[in-house]
Amino acid sequence: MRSRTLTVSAAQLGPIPLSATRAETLARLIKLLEEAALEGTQLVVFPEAALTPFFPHWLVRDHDELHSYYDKNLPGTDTQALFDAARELQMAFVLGYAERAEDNRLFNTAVLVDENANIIHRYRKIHLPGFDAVQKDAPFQNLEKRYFEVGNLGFGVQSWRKTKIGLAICNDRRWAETYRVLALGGAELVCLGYNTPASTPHLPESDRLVDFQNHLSMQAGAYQNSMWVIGVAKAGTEEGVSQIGGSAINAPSGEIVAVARTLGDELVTTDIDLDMVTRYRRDVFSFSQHRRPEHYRSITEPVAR
Ligand code: CDT
Repeated sequence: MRSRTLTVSAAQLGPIPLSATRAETLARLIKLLEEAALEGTQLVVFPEAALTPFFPHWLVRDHDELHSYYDKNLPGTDTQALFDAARELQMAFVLGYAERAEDNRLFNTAVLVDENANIIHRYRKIHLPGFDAVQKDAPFQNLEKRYFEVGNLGFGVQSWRKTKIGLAICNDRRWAETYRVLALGGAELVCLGYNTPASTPHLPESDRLVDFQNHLSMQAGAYQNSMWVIGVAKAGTEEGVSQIGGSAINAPSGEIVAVARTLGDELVTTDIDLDMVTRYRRDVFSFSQHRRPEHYRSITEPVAR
């Protein structure tokens, strides 16, 4: 019997249409929680912006409409049912949402909620892709820089049960720094959600590689930092924008051990052995024995001998 095993689920969502009420969206999330409970899951990870359509994909002209996408109080009247269901099922979860902070600043945020429905960790997205200004002639927008500030909480690590968890959000997964900073903080498990278009208007040559690059980023992050990485999509065609699925649970070996097969609501569950992190960190990726930060510098001119 392994000493540190957790059962975890990636709760992929299909598209959330603009016409969906919050109650309808919450019902989908709660259904996935209930399915996960039947599978013995202890931690469910939902995608980025799991409560709303991914509104940075278009220009929202109406002030009231725009501000309806952000949640200020979590749990609030619109989200309490999710927290109640999770407490009832004794299930921890990670939830991505558009946050209006206490001081009214706007962030793309994820929270870790423990099995008693307490928010025990908060992360605000640091790597915001896209633009501040509307891109004319683009088939869809990516206005994250317009709608969110860069996260101001750094990459924190939170102890939970037998492990330490770090959060990241979507574009963060493409940056080596995300995983390395979290690993240096002691994270053994990184949970992240994403909304990733199946095409990149300004880099069409990468369109055939979108699924590959999604998995490549997470597998490399997991392997090079000896950590588990749970990546969860909001998939399918949402308000005309086609998004990839491929939600995946990635091991410290760099292998994908479980992956979504659809572009809809789908639960991907597996047991993860946290001692695998320890074994890899004792050997090939022992930071204390083999990492050489004192030698890491850029050299732009040849060094004179
Ligand atoms: N939501 C988000 O961060 N999406 C970006 C789109 C960038 S296109 C390469 C992502 O990295 O998936």
